[in-house]
Amino acid sequence: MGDALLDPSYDGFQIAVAVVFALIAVSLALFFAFAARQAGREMSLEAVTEAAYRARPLWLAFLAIVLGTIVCVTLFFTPYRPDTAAASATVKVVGGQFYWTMDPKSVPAGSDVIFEVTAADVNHGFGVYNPTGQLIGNVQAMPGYTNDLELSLDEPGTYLVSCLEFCGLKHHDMAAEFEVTEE
Ligand SMILES: [Cu+2]
Repeated sequence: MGDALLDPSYDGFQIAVAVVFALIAVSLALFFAFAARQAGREMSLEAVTEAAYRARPLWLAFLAIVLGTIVCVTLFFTPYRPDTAAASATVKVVGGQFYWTMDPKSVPAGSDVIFEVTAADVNHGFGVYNPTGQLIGNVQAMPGYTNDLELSLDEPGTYLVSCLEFCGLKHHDMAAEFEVTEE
């Protein structure tokens, strides 16, 4: 459930975003309504200062609770820690000036793929586009380090891999194809 909630393609994610947006919008509207009412009131500087100092620890406590809760809830679903045990295929990817090597170069449709991405020379950006041209995944390719990118590839076809970090004069040429075959 937690994982699904953080998946942007899941309806619940869109609903969660809408609810958070609505809460923030209503809070802002109430704040401005309150401020507009206060604007007409005469108040001494001392009274304003005193009120502000009284509100400050409450505001701190409010922020600590809200932000602390958000951190506690989301920390365990960090997207760049894919579940490698659940993957049905692993593809080793190396980016270099100016090429991609991928092994294997194709997987059957319906695969849960872990791309193990590294670089041979400088930093590159491993970007994957589905057959309709939408960017579906992107991770840094770094020398001496392997980043795991998890993608569920359900749609058969030719996927485009393109470098998304400027890496030299022929960066624009740094593209390759990856096949997802019919099940
Ligand atoms: Cu590159």
